[in-house]
Amino acid sequence: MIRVKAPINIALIKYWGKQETSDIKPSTPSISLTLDAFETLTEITPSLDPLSFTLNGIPQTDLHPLKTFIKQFTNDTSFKIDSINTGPTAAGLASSASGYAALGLGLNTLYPQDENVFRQYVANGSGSAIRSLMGGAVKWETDGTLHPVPFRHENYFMAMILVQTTQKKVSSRKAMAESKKTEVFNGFISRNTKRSTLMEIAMNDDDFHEIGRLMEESTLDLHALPLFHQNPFSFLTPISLDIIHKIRDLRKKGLYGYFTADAGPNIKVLFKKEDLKAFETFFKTLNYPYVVSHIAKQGAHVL
Ligand code: 2P0
Repeated sequence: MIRVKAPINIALIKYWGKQETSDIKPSTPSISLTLDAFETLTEITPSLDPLSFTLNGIPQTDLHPLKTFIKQFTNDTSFKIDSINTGPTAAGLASSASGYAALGLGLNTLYPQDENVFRQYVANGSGSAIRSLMGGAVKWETDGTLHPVPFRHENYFMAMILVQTTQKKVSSRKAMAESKKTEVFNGFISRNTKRSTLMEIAMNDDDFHEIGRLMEESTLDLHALPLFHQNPFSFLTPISLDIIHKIRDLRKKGLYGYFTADAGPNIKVLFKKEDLKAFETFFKTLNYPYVVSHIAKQGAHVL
């Protein structure tokens, strides 16, 4: 039996859109922070019975995506797989990232692959999962490679304000495909690619305000895309927007935090450790559950 643990990650420069390749390769580089607030713990036990999979103790019935994922490593899919997500599942809180990172590392421990092949297999499960294989700050390039970005992560916290923890309505995969059909998509890719280069420099320089500016721009650029879809929608709700405005108002008062959001309405805030008390006071006024996370030093690992 193999036991593995994988943390979530939150992108500062967002991944959105895939190249037209059979392996998942992103249309834009992305840069994330690995967070230890939520994680997936997965046990893989080779079995004589057909594949079974429980998530938080609940047997899952649609095993097709899981089978396709396993078959990258081995044709024999007879495993008993049990996963626990310590965070809300499928609420835009990167549970598929930690989930596929854990599963991939477990399978790779049983069926070792070349490092780059293994990483690609993980990305094929869920693009953002590849970034959970490393701790700290991580960049995923459009050629599929992964590398650490120098960053003084010990100076920062990222908080997650959980305005909604139920299942999201639109899958990222479907939404990305729709975004690619819009006339504004190419502009997003070219701006976001430039931002990824600037973000590496800003992180190297520990330039917090530039990091925050680039993160917010990438976030807003991504969140505009679904409004251009043939069936338009927004991942952000009026509550998300209200929190975004409040974070900007705090900056006018001299308290510096920067927001981001993913495929759901929850808002994440990057801020300096020295401002923890002030941010906790602010988060409490919002009346939603929140979690403050360190940046994780370690990515997915075998227990
Ligand atoms: C990210 N997101 O960089 C972006 C920002 C959501 C918003 O990666 O289709 O689950 O499995 O490759 O990785 C969410 O999409 O999508 C995502 P697939 P994934 O974190």
